[in-house]
Amino acid sequence: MTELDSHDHTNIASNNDIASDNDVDHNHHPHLTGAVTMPPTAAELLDLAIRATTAYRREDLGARLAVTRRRLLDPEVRVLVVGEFKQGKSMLVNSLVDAPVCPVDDDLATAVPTLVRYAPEPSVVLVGDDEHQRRPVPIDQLARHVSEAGNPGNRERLRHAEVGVPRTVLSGGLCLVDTPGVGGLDSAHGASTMAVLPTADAVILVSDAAQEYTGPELDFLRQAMKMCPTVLCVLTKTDLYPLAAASSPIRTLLPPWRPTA
Ligand SMILES: Nc1nc2c(ncn2[C@@H]2O[C@H](COP(=O)(O)OP(=O)(O)OP(=O)(O)O)[C@@H](O)[C@H]2O)c(=O)[nH]1
Ligand SMILES: [Mg+2]
Repeated sequence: MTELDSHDHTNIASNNDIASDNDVDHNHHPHLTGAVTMPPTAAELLDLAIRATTAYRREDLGARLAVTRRRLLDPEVRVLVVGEFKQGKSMLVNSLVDAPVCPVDDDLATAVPTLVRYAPEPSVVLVGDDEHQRRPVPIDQLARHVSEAGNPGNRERLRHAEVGVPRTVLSGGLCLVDTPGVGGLDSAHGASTMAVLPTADAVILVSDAAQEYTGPELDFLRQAMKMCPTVLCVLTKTDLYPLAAASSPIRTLLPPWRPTA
């Protein structure tokens, strides 16, 4: 996945390079003046790469490139909110949109991913195993379907819930995804969270200040940084543990920060 993402960025960078190369060509080869060749778009370069994966029998890479292509063309900015159990993921989403959308409670664990995006009126749609199974429900029934208490082990076999809220912060295409807590990378929820990482534009790892980052959290961060262009860490419950917020091992994962000129 590292390679995929770095290729993705390289493609965009090469796109710019190609654009400037064309300028250079025109300057150095006057006979080409007038034959304006548009540089390929990033999507066209991805199409070419996808065809190459078929030619070279690397369908596995083709599937990953197809996900990247979808992400590139989708105007929505999808931000996954992930973390271990009870770290405050749902509360963070609610705070960001300033609405009590996702169920928050010590006893109400999130069981189904919940996509929160803009809508002129509040709305909830439950999406089944098959993406075409879409069932609108009243917004006050959301908790019953997405929480462990109302839908234990996701026995309703929902793929996710889609919540629409009239909030300006979402109106530009931001989509926040509240996810079930992961009990380590190798748990069922951990595996499904890892599987959707390549579809995200950004990931927020939520961890409370009660303890230092755990081994699984650090493992997750390392993986996420390879698979997703933007990874953020949010420390919650600093009102309860203010001193813990001052020190964090996260900086050891990151390249040294340098001020820009
Ligand atoms: N004091 C304090 N409590 C918080 C904070 N964030 C979350 N909580 C509490 O922590 C508990 C769990 O919060 P949730 O938002 O449901 O946590 P979650 O990560 O979504 O939990 P799961 O979906 O079960 O994994 C709730 O009782 C919240 O009120 C915070 O910043 N400070
Ligand atoms: Mg939750």
